[in-house]
Amino acid sequence: MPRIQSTIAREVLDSRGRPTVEVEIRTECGKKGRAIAPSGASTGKHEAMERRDGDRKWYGGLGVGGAVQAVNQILGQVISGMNPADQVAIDTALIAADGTPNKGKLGANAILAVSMATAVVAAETEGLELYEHLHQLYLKKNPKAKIIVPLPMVNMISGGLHAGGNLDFQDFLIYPEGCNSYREALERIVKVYNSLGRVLAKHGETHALVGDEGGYGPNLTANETALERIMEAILLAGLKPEEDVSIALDVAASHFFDADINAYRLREWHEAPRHAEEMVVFLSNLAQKYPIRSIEDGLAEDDWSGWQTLTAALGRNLQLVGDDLFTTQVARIERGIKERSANAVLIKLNQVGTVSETFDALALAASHGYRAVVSARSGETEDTFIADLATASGCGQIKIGSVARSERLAKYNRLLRIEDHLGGPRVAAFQKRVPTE
Ligand code: 2PG
Ligand code: MG
Repeated sequence: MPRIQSTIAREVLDSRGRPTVEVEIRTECGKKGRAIAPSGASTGKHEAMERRDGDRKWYGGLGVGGAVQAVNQILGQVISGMNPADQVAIDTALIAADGTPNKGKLGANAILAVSMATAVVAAETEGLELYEHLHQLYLKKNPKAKIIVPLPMVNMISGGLHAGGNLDFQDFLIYPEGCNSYREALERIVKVYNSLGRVLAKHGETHALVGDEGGYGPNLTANETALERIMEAILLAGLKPEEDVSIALDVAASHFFDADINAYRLREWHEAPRHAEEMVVFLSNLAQKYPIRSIEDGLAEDDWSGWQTLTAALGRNLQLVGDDLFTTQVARIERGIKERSANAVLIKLNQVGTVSETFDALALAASHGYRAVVSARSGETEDTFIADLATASGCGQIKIGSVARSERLAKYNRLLRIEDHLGGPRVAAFQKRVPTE
């Protein structure tokens, strides 16, 4: 395998117009691989650290010049001459060069972009599609993994930190259920998205504005109203709730948790905060009334005892996904498994900072029967790596955002190409329903 010859980084922009790190790696044989780090808004406290310059004269302090320099002056040299197919050796070297537990010295954004670009150039050099190369890498950690085009859970209505404070819950999403192919699933999603636009207009709720991930950002006074509107949209699209389309929530509860009083503050409760047990009842009532299959971050990132209560109460019938709770980190997922907190893990590359550690998180989840959902960030780019990652891991689910805004569509379209490459809808393995184990 030809060795890595050069690595360069540059500052580019993400979907919120904020700087992020792009890395290009070349091998001796002239092959090139490029990757761009994404960036979150509702970030978990335990995530690997994204490095920003803080110089207010450049992009209001959000510049990533330091991270770019870390690649150009340090990380590029560290991996020069290495075999790009040996992802674990590369990632181990990157982690050692930084030397801190949260990758804060050189920056997780710098490290991740190098790690991803390595996988891209290795695939190029081997003449493989990225998902094929990633699958080979992942088989070493999870020999039972299969290549599966994931079922998308798709944002319809945005709230929380993604949509100007209209609703407390962050994402109201749908799953297309029982489709025979990803292609068919995507068409169904667009149908519901378009009817939702009409439903919101009918109720006089501003629907033209979209949140960071392309979901509608209407001004509603209660979270449940968003669910009512989605139900109406499903019916208007001529589809059956539950059978054809089910619902998922990303509550992102860390962002309305008041640690001082150990309680949750939803605006619709009019200044009367509620404890974890009451939040569980609130969520359980919603799940009984609507065809909800999955709830992400139903409680806050460090409310471990609350998560145990939530999982005991709802874990048998619902997928309970830990995002801020786990931050894609093996140690936190291990704790969740031990304490029976959550039953699924959200997987975000930049929460942990390397491809290999992301695979560790996926493999750990799989070996304990925890489901996994590969996820984009609210700050994304044209980079489509996660579409390949989700397919390669066979985890069966992906969360990209809505079917508007090209940083989202780039990934949805990449999945269409992957399905074709796998032999088209008739032969490709597509996850038809929310996986149950
Ligand atoms: C989440 C993500 C994506 P962010 O909370 O799951 O929706 O948001 O990237 O802002 O953390
Ligand atoms: Mg989340």
